Amino acid sequence: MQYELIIGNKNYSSWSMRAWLLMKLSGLRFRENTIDLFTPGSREKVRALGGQTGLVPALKVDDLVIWDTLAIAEYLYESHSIIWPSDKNERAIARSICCEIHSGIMALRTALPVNIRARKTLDEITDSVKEDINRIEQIVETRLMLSKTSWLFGQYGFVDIMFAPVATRFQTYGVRTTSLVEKYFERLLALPDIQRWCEMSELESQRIEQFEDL
Ligand SMILES: N[C@@H](CCC(=O)N[C@@H](CS)C(=O)NCC(=O)O)C(=O)O
Repeated sequence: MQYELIIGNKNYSSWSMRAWLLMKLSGLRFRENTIDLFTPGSREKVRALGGQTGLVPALKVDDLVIWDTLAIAEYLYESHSIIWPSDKNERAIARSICCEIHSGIMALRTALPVNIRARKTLDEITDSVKEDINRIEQIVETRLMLSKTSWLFGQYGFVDIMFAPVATRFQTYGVRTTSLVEKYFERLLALPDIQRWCEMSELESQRIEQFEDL
């Protein structure tokens, strides 16, 4: 089978990062097709490739196109069980966390857009952003205590991948957090695949001004 992952700018696209890390976790060989986001016609380009929303990521498997990160994770899970925890109940909790991150932490996502290579200081952290940060800390701390390993569900999987762009946001904006969460984010950012993604972000020359002028 031929796999092609349609992604956006590595420096700015959190969902592209997650899908790329999922492909790496699955160990599949794949071709990358990068679209410059927020440029005229970028959504049309994604749609022309089969990504029905015009957003990235989308995964092409021969003639099949899967759009949306959660759907990509579930597709890969059918042949790569490493993506979710092996226990059914743990898997349900892991899925709940991923769905919560997928549809939530909106204040944090808006105020602290992904910009991997930047280093910025925030003038103020609003109450709603603080609430999102507290929730992230609560999830990570609870899971680390229960899993008693370096990762949220025993071995590194999709739930940890979900937090990779959260970790880069904390790094970009110098967000202070608890020592347990800080060490967990350090472990994530030290993973070779995540380091590789961040290195490639540094090499990109495109600037998306709306994520720079904060
Ligand atoms: N629910 C989608 C979200 C995809 C998404 O928002 N992608 C952003 C990049 S991180 C995008 O394509 N933005 C370009 C645009 O809005 O034109 C998923 O999980 O894959």
